[in-house]
This record gives sequence, C-alpha cells and structure tokens, in this order.
Amino acid sequence: MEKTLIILKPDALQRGLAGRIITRFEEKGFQVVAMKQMLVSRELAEKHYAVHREKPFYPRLVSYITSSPVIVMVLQAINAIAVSRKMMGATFGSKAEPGTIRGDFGLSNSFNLIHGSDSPEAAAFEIGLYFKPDELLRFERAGERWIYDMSGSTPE
Ligand code: IDP
Ligand code: MG
Repeated sequence: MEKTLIILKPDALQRGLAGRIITRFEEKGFQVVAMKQMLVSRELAEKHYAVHREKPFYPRLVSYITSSPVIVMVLQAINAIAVSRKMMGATFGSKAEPGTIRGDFGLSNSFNLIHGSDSPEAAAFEIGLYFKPDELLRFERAGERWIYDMSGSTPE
C-alpha cells in the first residue's frame, strides 16, 4: 500500500467542489488516513514548492496556495500516487482530459484545484510537511475485502 498527499487548493473550496472531489477518491476505494482544513503559511508553501523556486510562476503559485484555506489529505491505496495523478489529469484544466478532476472542473492555466504528490520521495516529504505521524489514522474498513482481493498474502 502506498500513501500520497493530496491538497484541495483554494479554488476547490471557494467553488464548493471539495466534497465532489473527495467523493471521487472515496468511490474509487482510496482510504483517507488523514484530513484537515488549514491555511497554508508562506513559510510552509515555500518549503513545499522549493523545487519550483526558480520557475517564473513560483511567486503566483505561493500566493495562490496561501490565498484562502485548503483541505489536505493523506490517501492510501495500491499505487496511490500513479492512480491519483491519473484521476487529477494534466496540470491545467484547459488541457486535462474530460473525466479527470482538472478536466471536468477547471479551465484556468493557473488555478488547478488539486495537488498530488508525484513520486514516493515527494509523498514522504510532503506528508511530513503537513502532518505529524500521530495524525495518520489507519483503520480497518468493513468493505476492504471487496475493494481488494485478499485471498493471497497481500491485497491485490
Ligand atoms: P502538477 O501540479 O501537475 O504536478 P507542476 O508542474 O508540478 O504541476 O506545478 C506545480 C503547480 O504549479 C501546479 O499545480 C500549478 O498550480 C502551478 N503551475 C505550474 N505551471 C504553471 C504555469 O505555467 N503557470 C502558473 N502556474 C503554474
Ligand atoms: Mg508536481
């Protein structure tokens, strides 16, 4: 099982789309192991987006993510990172395929509703930035054995 950090960005909350986006992940079978609403500080945004520091869009990205509250989640699933990135779609709504979150809900080439970790290393780093270890709550789901094939030694 893999974990990923998902952020519903300020435009998702301001546009009242947070519930619908969370529902997509729930319906797919992801387990929510942590979730909170928060205002991202400039300091935290600069740490999170340090890899983009030299990019021309960096100042706008930092002001966007800090402009209004976000919902941050840790989601767990088999191949959580690749599956969630596919569900998010291409970076901007104008390019993202219909059927993806960005493709269905957005048009902007700057505001794009959602962040998702893009590698296991990024996921570990980002989860550590936003959550303390004891905020991750794994629990046994009643329906788990109908989401994964549990007949072998590991879920498939
Ligand atoms: P990703 O979110 O699809 O992984 P990245 O290239 O990692 O996209 O960029 C991180 C974030 O920076 C994007 O989600 C978006 O909010 C912002 N961003 C990326 N490229 C641009 C741009 O050309 N203009 C404005 N914002 C951008
Ligand atoms: Mg990225």
